[in-house]
Amino acid sequence: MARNKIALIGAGNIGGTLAHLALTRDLGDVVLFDVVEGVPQGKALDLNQCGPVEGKDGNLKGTNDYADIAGADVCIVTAGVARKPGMSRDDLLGINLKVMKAVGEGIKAHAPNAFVICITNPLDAMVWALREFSGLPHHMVVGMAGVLDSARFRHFLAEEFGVSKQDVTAFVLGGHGDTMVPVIEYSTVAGIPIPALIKMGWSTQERIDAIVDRTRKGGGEIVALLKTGSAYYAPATSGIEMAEAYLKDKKRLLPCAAYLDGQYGQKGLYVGVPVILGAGGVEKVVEIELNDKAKANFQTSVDAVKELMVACAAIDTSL
Ligand code: TXD
Repeated sequence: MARNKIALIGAGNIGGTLAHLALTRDLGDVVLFDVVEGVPQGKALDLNQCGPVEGKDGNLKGTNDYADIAGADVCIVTAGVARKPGMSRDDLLGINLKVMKAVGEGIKAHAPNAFVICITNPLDAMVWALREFSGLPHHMVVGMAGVLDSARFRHFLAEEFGVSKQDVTAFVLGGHGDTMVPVIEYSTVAGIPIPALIKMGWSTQERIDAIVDRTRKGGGEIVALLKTGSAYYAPATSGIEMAEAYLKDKKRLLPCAAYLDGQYGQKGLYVGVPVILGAGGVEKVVEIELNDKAKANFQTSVDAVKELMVACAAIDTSL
């Protein structure tokens, strides 16, 4: 059986980490694409030299030519500019929208059958734009944010409760920004929902509220510490989790930025919701019941995403 082919568009911090994870998890051969000459080639050569030590046979190729992504099974897009301190995700809009145009056209021409995972910020608007420019079916284009946001939430909750991170599940809905909606009723330790844990005296509502707030601002906290870029280890791990769900037809139920066509009362936009990811791409959008507070917060988040889409429409990408 031929190996899977994974195209990584953008060979920066997340792109390089994705390539390393794809190699060590035996996901297939990797093509690292970037507009900067030398960087994807250098990272690919460096990573190829991990193979003998790790016992991994996946081949990596660095390139500046879209023709090399031909026939990719999965494309993971991180191309663009990352946030700097003091820069909001929305400041990135103008620059990264034009990048999505170039990337979307490259995928359309060379890998139209791929499952595409967008990571570039501002996420919910960029995944929508990438889908528009690539023309791929909506169920084959998703955005990565919810897996990362819920991983951050799970990490903070595990610390708070003093339990294994493995036993904490968490649900985060909505756009990838400060309006994201961590849902505590659907977040558990081994099946015990957080409100029950509060009643058991494991934490207090105030402490959980502070964790929810820290999760919402989780990206900014790391940007402020790094000073020269944004988080990349956990974002790459989260992106690879989604790629693996597709390649291995795992039917994972993961929060992803997915296209809504009436689900959750929303139409014509991408936003974070639980979906089933398998060989068919987004096989199902899972509609969970939300209480009034979560519903209102979700709507606020959707409105923020719509604002970004309006801002996108006002940008002339032909320039
Ligand atoms: O949860 C999430 N979705 C995110 C998103 C979590 C963390 C970071 N997130 C966003 O991912 C971040 O705001 C950025 O928009 C992307 C990529 O982050 P990364 O840390 O990898 O940024 P780098 O290191 O700057 O890498 C970006 C690369 C860099 O090598 C550029 O030369 C390249 O993108 N680039 C391009 N590649 C291909 N084609 C074009 N046009 C292009 N323009 C720049």
